[in-house]
Amino acid sequence: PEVEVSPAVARTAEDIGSMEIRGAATIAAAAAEALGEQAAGSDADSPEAFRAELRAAARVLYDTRPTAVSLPNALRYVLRDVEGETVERLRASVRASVSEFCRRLDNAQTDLGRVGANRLRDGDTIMTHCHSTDVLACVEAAVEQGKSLSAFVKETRPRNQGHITAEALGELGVDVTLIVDSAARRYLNDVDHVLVGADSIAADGSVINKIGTSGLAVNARDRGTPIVCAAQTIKLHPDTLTGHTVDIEMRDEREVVDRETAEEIGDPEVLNPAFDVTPPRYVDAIVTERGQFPPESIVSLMRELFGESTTEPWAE
Ligand code: RUB
Repeated sequence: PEVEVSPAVARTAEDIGSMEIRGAATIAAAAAEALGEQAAGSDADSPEAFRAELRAAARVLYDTRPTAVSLPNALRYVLRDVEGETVERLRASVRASVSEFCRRLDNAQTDLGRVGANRLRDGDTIMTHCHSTDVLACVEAAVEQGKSLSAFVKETRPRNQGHITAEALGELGVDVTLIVDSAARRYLNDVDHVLVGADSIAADGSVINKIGTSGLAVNARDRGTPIVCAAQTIKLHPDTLTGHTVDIEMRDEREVVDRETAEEIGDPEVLNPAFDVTPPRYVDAIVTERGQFPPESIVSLMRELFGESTTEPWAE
């Protein structure tokens, strides 16, 4: 029989699917917390039933969006060490695991920010794409070091996550200029660093991030502007160690064009990929909480952290 998941899990899954909750790190934290709520609210009458509920909850959360590996990595982390002979012990174990996960996630972002900030000098101008809390951590640390920064913020069609970035950078005291995505190349001459986040990093050092990142990186390389990816190690995709590729999410065409406009223009086919892959040769550095890596060497960190294989916590 189907195992019911708690309303809290269903709500979180819906919010991730609709992008009410979005961005790889935020999704990971929300998924971990949802597992905690599943455990807290469970009235399972046996440890087996409790574990089955957790697996079902993990599955529902996993199925929301395919590209950010921080989501399965979070589920894996929380469920890996859950132990106990009774439901009460299991519940406490999940609670401890969730808070440890969230604590590590916060610390990783702070540590990463300090590493990324070392690259930025007083008076520098950055260019951003989408909205990445890992990128913002670098900027925040630089500002705390007393550096004054300016930013060209790409609006990031179709969802305009650049607006979130513009607001956040403004609050940090950064001098913000918002541009349309296609104006990026024009302003790259005035930029010292392109700073982007990641939804996943593959074993070959490819960066999977918001659609448009790869074009920005190619343009930045052409202009000689360094491109830096800020990504906690939770963004490292373990399956890519064994040759798997990262699934690129395709989203609703209505994010690109509303029905009425589509009809006015002859109802063309619309494609709306949410992410793209930037090959390692266009990336100067990947900044993590474990230090800065050339993309080609990220595989050794992945082996250290994950070993060669992993098992999925939601498998029966
Ligand atoms: C968000 C996006 C962000 C990464 C990193 O895409 O591409 O750059 O998720 O974010 P979406 P963070 O808006 O489709 O979720 O550094 O906060 O993890």
